[in-house]
Amino acid sequence: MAHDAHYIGGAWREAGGETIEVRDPATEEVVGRVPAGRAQDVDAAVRAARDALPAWAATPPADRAARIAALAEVLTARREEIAATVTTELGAPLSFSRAVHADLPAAVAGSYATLAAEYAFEERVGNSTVYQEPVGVVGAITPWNYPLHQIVAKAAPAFAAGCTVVLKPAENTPLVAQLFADAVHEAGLPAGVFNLVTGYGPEAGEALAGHPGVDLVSFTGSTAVGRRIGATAGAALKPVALELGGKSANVVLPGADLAKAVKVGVANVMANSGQTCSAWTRLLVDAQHYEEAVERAAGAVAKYVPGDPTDEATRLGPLVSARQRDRVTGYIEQGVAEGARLVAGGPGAPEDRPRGWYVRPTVFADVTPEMTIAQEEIFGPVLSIMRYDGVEDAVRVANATVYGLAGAVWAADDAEAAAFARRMDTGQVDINGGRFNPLAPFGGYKHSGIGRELGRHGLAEYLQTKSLQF
Ligand code: TXE
Repeated sequence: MAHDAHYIGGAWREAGGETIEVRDPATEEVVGRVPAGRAQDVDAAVRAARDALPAWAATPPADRAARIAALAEVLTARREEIAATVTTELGAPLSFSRAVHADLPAAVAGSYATLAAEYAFEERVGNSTVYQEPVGVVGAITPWNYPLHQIVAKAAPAFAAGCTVVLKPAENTPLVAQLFADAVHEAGLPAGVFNLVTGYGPEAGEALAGHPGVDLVSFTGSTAVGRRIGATAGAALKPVALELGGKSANVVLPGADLAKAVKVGVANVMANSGQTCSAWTRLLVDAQHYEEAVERAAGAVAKYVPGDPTDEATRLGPLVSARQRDRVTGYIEQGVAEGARLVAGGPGAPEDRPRGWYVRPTVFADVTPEMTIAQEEIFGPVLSIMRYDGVEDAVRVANATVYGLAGAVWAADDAEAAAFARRMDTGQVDINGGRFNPLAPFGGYKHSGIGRELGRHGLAEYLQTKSLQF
């Protein structure tokens, strides 16, 4: 059930005025309405966050940790509700919604309960005592692709640091943000520590990013909006954390387990319908193994049949919106026009999916670094396969984009793969299929962003340092 209200100062405040229709991407039907917040709503939320800041900043870390642990418990208890909500507003398959959209944020919240209790907020360095103090009021602007995770990855470390938060979630997925506000309430965080204003980016988002009462802006979303927010914050001499797009390389070195590398690589690109900033959207293979990789990728993609996300067997749902569907379709058409070889999928909707914002899972071979589909973030279930000629060329191709968020390397042994990964201009690399670690710092090199999320590095973003000499 959607609230026709913003969550400000510990209570749902009736909003009135314009609303945003939330649609189910699989059926295109309206499934909820939330307020389209304006500057005055943002202002009220920032005031509530400022009022709550002194007491929360002064709360002993162990007590903050207890509240975050309670929040993690509420999120865990509400797993089914979270999964169903994300499936309804994002279109992610239910099994994925449970395992990732619900369980991951609960785990991240749990990790910050532990970190808040253990972190060295104060330490003696020579004749100085160095304090880590909260930055203040955080303005968090989040996207729709991992709607709850993106919120928790900002709010939980901010709470742990002693900061208070005003959140403006994506307009496509505000329902799970409202559910999060209910969870914060149930967990007993003091009034004003967390505040939620739903709304559109150019109105509520801009108002939050430029608000003089906000001390730090943390944004995840497109590079274009990130650049704008960074410029606004720079002019106000305000710190920012930006988590932006990616065009990550999945590099298969000769001697690697090719079958596994391709299978895991395809699964990585298809997950969440390709709407993942860290997705390994470029598969790099040497000439000798190239055609085998292309064949294997086409075979692997055939297992991702677009379907009803509420069906337990579905592995590939629709895209979040008609706009994203059109964007992704445009990139697929451009790939064909620029001469890439289509080996699976292609433009147009899947035949049996006349309703919903579906695209066909697509694989391109013979993609070269200058092609648009090798450079720009597509944000759909589209894989570009590229050939390299020797290890030096593989490094060159892997690094030949403006992005640097994630990546993968496969080799005969971990040491060889790790040596290659050290030469990649990117923030996070999985070695021979290494598993996701919620404590490992996540963030970008180059245009993929500024700052890190998750673990102790993510907590440090919300702290500023003071030293006293005596
Ligand atoms: O992003 P936007 P969109 C990339 C991906 C995708 C593209 C466009 O390539 O295809 O961006 O997606 C708020 N001031 N990523 O248009 O607009 C907006 O309301 C302040 C990568 O959905 O950046 C939402 O809350 N805020 C990515 C948030 O910004 C503004 C995740 C993100 O929306 C604003 C999503 C403004 N002027 C998209 N304009 C990732 N890094 O994971 C918009 N917003």
